Amino acid sequence: MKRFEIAVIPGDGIGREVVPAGQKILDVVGEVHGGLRFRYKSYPWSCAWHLKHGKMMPDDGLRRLGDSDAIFLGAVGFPGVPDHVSLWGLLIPIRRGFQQYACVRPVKLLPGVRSPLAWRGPKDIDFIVVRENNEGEYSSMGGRIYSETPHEVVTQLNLFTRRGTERIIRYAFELARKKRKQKVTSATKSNGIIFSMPFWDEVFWQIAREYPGIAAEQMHIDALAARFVTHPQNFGVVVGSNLFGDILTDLGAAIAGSIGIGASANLNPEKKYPSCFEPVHGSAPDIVGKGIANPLGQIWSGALMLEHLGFAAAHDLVLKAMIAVLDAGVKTPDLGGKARTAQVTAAVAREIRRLAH
Ligand code: GGG
Repeated sequence: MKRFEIAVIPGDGIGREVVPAGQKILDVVGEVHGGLRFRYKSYPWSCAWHLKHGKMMPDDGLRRLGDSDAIFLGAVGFPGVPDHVSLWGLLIPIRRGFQQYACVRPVKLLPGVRSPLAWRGPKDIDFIVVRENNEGEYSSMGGRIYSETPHEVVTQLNLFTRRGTERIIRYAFELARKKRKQKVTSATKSNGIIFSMPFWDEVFWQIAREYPGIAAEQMHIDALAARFVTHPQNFGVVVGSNLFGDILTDLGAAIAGSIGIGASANLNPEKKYPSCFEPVHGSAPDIVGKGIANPLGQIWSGALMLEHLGFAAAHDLVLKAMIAVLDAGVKTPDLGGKARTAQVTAAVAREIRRLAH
């Protein structure tokens, strides 16, 4: 029996509704597998916790999470705590403290889901975005002086290190090789951003030379965003900086039907620290408590966790079950259906049991 300790952070808003759904599916997978069990340790760290304690997590939060095999997270951010406070108080310390420098987000139109792009089917939208997750535009370097005067000055420094840039671009090429993708596309903006982005391009082409069997191209982020809409079939792996990757993956989830489905893995590829699995979506305050949040982004993130822990067949089983459920029309309102979170979750669980027998 293989046992895994999972640190669970439901976080805010619909995170608290979809994380239990994801756990339920992990347990069903464990049950049908027979040799796989999860033990969960749940942490209430969130904006609500911040309102009581004045911080997003305790000072020894990372130490507590560090013993786990993986972190299963819902959503972070809620009105009442400024977004930069919640992000920098919880998600960013986890991503950086545990060197989760590769954020992997599949953009895949699942059969049974309709893309908002006319005439596009599952064969047209099937690529992976690799987002640099530890540096770039998400930096705490900069400052503000002469606040609230007409002379106010604000600076924000982007941080690109050779080590960080090389490792994420190499990761993208390695992933393309592993997943049999033909091409890696680099998101850049080296016409307007004249130090960091020409450096990014230089490193990209240097690493691309190490992979002669994989096509390489670079595209300015504005044109690339447009190509996601007009030519999604042209992409295999897309690699981008922290901010570009963040923006592209909301767009990617949208063209694949709904941000409610988008899944994400914050990986420490060396497995020295736990990796963190969370849906692309946030806390969605507008639908909290209605029971209609789409659990599939969380469930798919759980599948990515299974793959990372060495259970690729279990990942495939979950995806197959999700596709069967979508194909049968069991969908939450974001996908045009009427099903509730609990109904979709129960249908995926049933399908996993059926497929496993
Ligand atoms: N589950 C994703 C989530 O809660 N995201 C909140 C957020 O603000 N994310 C920004 C980011 O991923 O950089």
